[in-house]
Amino acid sequence: MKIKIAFLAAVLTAAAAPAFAASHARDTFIKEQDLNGDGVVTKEEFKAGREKQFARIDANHDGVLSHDEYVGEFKGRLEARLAASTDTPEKKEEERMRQMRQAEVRFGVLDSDKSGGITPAEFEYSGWRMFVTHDTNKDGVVSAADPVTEDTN
Ligand SMILES: [Ca+2]
Ligand SMILES: [Ca+2]
Ligand SMILES: [Ca+2]
Repeated sequence: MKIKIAFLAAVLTAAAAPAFAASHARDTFIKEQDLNGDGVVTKEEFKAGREKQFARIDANHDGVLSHDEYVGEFKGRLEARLAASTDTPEKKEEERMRQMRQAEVRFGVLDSDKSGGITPAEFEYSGWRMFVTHDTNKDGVVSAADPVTEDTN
């Protein structure tokens, strides 16, 4: 019996690791998108937040996010984060390279018709995919009540 419990504990610990990472992703999503601070992200809040984000990234206000606008805005936020970090310069450089590679990949995914710019429709589509991924109990809002699955990242 003791052995069985130890085995079960080991299995639970192993299973908890990815769930923790995924719940971290959900909690970050809530923290960033919950505009009125009630712990629940409604579709209206999310839509308003995404529209603001689009407007902020669209530096020349032409209604499209160019490659430079998208990657540049991300780089600005990344550099601020790196400047505040206590990591070694080597670690920061590694993180910078990794993050910028991911930003390039994200731009390519967001620009689904490969026109070289992200339209509001493309931006909205990717946003809703993110929302639906986090709303695992399908009640139309993202909150701590949404069970976390391993692939919500
Ligand atoms: Ca809210
Ligand atoms: Ca633009
Ligand atoms: Ca939900």
